[in-house]
Amino acid sequence: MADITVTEYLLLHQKQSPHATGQFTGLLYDLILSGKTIARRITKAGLLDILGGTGEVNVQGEDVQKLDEIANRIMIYRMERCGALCAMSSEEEPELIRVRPEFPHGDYILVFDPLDGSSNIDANINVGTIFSILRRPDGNRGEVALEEVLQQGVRQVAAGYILYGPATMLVFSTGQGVHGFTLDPGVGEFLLSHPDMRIPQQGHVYSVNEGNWKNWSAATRDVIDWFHNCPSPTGSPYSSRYVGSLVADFHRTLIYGGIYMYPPDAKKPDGKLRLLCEASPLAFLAEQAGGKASDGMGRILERKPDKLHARMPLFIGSADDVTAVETIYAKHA
Ligand code: AHM
Ligand code: MG
Repeated sequence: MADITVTEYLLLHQKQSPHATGQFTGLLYDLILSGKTIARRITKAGLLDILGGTGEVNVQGEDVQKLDEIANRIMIYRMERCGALCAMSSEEEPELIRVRPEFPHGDYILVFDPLDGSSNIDANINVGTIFSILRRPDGNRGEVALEEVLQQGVRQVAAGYILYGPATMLVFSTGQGVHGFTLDPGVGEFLLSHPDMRIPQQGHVYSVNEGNWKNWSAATRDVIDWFHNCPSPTGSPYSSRYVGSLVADFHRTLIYGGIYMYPPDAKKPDGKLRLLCEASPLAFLAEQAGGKASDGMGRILERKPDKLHARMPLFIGSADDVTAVETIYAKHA
């Protein structure tokens, strides 16, 4: 099993997937190359004086870390040249990035968060690149319109993330289950290590920033209280875990089960996480792994963004845990 490289895997599955044309496989290949380049920069960050902030604030009003900026540049540079894209959207860029005329164009649109969890970088804690791949609506040609990117998550062709942790991992789905690959740094290849990942039906971990308690509604407090009081499948209380890197918290949830939550609060009525580049791709993975993703009322994958950086509350993980949240919100509605 560990001998299958991601390139081999993509070629093997190219024929089986309706989307997996040569163009699509090339896109994933360049995405993987970008991820490997970012992983290398992160590993050396402490040695190269690229930790810390740039002193700038991004489109989301957050401090830009030097590695955020580097990861963003690596992604845009490599992916604009891949030949499969017509446009991109990055969490770090206010506007849609249209592939310039001097580069070959394709039918795909790439949405990404170049370095999720970047407030953790200086502490050497896991961060990751999250990506979502959309297809341009059939027959559309010429300059890409913003509306073409504002698609519901159900229309994603593929989604995934690269987690830069103790080991660098690539986890993705093209709609045929979720598969995890671990980077062997010696040979520089991602090897299949976690085929067909499944989220347990119910978990024993809840993950939320409880520092926001005083800004939560009565309904949200009831949700969190439910996890304080409900026994987990082992009979013990749920454990609390919160890294503060969505991609790391999601990865743990995918492996062990449980739930990650970023609810709305008085200061952030739509929650914090971006629908297109964070919630939607992870929701695609959660559903492909047998779990659920909700905004508290319904399925994340059916939500249509009204702008590039639209935010949405997120409850994601084991199906029973997410259903419990929806039931509590419905009682309060
Ligand atoms: P980022 O993409 O700028 O890193 O912001 C998103 C991050 C998530 O990774 C994480 O789950 C969340 O913000 C943590 O927010 P908070 O510090 O409010 O708990
Ligand atoms: Mg992020």
